[in-house]
Amino acid sequence: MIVKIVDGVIKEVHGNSEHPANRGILCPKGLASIEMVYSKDRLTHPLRKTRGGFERISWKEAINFAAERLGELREKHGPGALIRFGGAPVTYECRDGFMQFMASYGSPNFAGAAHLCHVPRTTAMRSVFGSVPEPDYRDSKLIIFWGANPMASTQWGNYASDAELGNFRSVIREAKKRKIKTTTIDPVPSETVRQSDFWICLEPGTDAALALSMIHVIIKEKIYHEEFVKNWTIGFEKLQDHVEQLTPEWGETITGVSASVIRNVAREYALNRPSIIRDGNGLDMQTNGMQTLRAIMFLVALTGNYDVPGGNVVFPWVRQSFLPDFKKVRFQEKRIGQDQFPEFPEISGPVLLDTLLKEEPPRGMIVHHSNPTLILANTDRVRRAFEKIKFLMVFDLFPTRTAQMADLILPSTSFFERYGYRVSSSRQGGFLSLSPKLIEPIGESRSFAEVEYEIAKKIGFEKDYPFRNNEEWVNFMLKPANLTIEDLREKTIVYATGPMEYQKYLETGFNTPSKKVEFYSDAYEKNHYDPIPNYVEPLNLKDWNGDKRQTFPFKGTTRKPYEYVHTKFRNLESLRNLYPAPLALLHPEDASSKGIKDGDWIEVRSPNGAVKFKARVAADKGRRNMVVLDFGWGNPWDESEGANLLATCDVWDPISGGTPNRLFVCDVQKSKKVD
Ligand SMILES: Nc1nc2c(c(=O)[nH]1)N[C@H]1C(S)=C(S)[C@@H](COP(=O)(O)OP(=O)(O)OC[C@H]3O[C@@H](n4cnc5c(=O)[nH]c(N)nc54)[C@H](O)[C@@H]3O)O[C@H]1N2
Ligand SMILES: Nc1nc2c(c(=O)[nH]1)N[C@H]1C(S)=C(S)[C@@H](COP(=O)(O)OP(=O)(O)OC[C@H]3O[C@@H](n4cnc5c(=O)[nH]c(N)nc54)[C@H](O)[C@@H]3O)O[C@H]1N2
Ligand SMILES: [Mo]
Repeated sequence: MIVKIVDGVIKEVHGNSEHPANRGILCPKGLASIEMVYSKDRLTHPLRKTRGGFERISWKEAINFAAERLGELREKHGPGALIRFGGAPVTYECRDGFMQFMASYGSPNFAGAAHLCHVPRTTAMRSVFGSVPEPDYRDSKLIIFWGANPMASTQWGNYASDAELGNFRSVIREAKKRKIKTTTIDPVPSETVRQSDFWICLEPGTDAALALSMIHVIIKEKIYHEEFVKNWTIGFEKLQDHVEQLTPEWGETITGVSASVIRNVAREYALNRPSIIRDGNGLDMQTNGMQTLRAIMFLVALTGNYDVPGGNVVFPWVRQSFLPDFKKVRFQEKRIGQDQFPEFPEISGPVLLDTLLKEEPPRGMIVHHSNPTLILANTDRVRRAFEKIKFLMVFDLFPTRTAQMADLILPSTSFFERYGYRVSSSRQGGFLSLSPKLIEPIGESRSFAEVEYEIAKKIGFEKDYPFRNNEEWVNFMLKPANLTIEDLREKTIVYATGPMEYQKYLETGFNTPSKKVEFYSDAYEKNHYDPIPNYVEPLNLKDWNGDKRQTFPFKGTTRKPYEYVHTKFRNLESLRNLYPAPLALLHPEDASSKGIKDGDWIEVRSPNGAVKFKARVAADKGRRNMVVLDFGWGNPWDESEGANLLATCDVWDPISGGTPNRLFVCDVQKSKKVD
């Protein structure tokens, strides 16, 4: 961003034409950042819970209070009593905050959005390739967006992956210019669907069946990459046997996509090499998500699209320090739920809630950069669980729904009020940009680095700390790249790796137990997971018949609107003007059979409760008996409870613990609510 500051106050922000991420154009959220910084809702000083509400306290009191309560918790109940809950790692402050503290404390209990975000996908990819391949758009001859909606969400990210092409809009533009066909696999008429040449509109949660029947076609028709399969994979014969019966006709009965379309997309993907699959977050919040992803990655491997120009590749990545900074921390205790989810690196929602609801042993929690009471499935259960927390500390910019439950609320600086940095990967190399401190903190807000260090010091952990404040944290993280804040200060971006190199496996092999791509996983077998992926019906649809199906005839899913990010920004006027109400997308025929018109308020009810949304009758046809709700409402300043009130946490992916926040049974009805 280019930021204009007059007398220490931000007056203007606009895009930086030199930066590949925006090429001079900011999205509405970027433009609203001035409103965010100066919002009247900002937390400006620490708050401690009292009987009837909150009282203002000084930082000194806040640090003492936190240190005392956290110290006591550890003494009485051991280090594992503390849980850190982090949100989407949209900034590195978020990724790193209170990590060192947890290690000093001795707790391995990291929880957060990981089981709902990209971690099920990346964990599955690692089990197949030992790496996380991403799309390399430039030379690709065909692009498939699978459960992804980059037009609304990830316009830039590691996924844009080409600093010369710029952000995602240029990727699509370029593809159209080169007459590259794009296909989107999505049950919902998303923004990306509208930009694509083909739309495969499948039943939600059935992607594994689609992938497996595509594998069937590719193997049967011998259009796989024989040399790559022979030299670099294990388990091919087993996979071949496994998919023998999984024909496109079988796939059709499950996915609702016709067998001829399945044959076509399999052939097109295998024959138009190099081709790309851009996986997305629509695949995470499913009860069979990790196996689905493995099956999709098998398509990449079978067709030899791994780490070749225009395929799914492993980009160069800027080296950074690793937090916590103990050479190999060995925690004394196991992570909560580690035995149940040995392949997953964090505590997932359902285990977390069960643990909290048990009350014994008592737990403390640090929520950092997250809004757990709105983002986890089954809001009522989440709140009941959070009420049991002995000491809840929330570090945020705003008094969110979660902060309302805290014993201690701490005000955070925004990104204009502190140093931060961002690493991006691209074909041209891994590069960094600095986010410099531009203005003084609003009120008494502080950066995580100082706050965590001060609490740590008070408890007696300061000797462990590689940083004491925000600048030292950035410099510490950048050390392995041989860079400091000063090296980045005057520059838009700084490359810190060489350009992309392809087919690195020719020299190094694959970072899997067999050193090859694993179509068959011994590690999975050992943990009693299917060693080759199967399609498993969404677990929450298993008992969806008889009375239950009559009462709840609709499938509900959720989407991320372009104008907001998760639960953020609905208190900012410019964004609220652009997007004033929580919307529920309905198929035109479903709307008319329910007597619902565009703009009517409707009530959406699931076995867990009911939420009010405003109907948007979708012009594009999607699947019947489906309602698509905006995710992210429910903060104190919103007029709607969030969609996760309807979602279930009674079932989950057996490997990741991911809950089906994107698929629940429900019904819709016209509601009395009016504007
Ligand atoms: N039904 C449904 N549920 C979902 C999803 C879905 O699509 N549908 N998506 C899932 C996904 S992918 C994710 S990643 C999660 C998102 O889960 P979260 O990351 O928990 O959601 P956010 O609303 O982004 O919460 C971030 C919080 O950080 C605060 N914040 C912003 N900047 C700062 C800062 O600089 N410092 C600090 N300390 N705080 C800051 C914001 O005010 C906000 O309250 O939700 C998941 N849940
Ligand atoms: N504006 C905005 N941008 C964001 C965010 C935001 O909240 N707002 N969140 C950020 C975060 S943390 C994340 S993780 C990324 C996510 O970015 P992406 O990975 O691109 O995922 P989404 O945008 O959530 O889009 C997922 C798509 O999957 C579809 N889908 C749902 N269920 C299924 C299914 O069963 N099968 C298939 N094939 N598709 C399905 C949904 O309808 C949706 O269109 O976006 C990031 N960027
Ligand atoms: Mo996410």
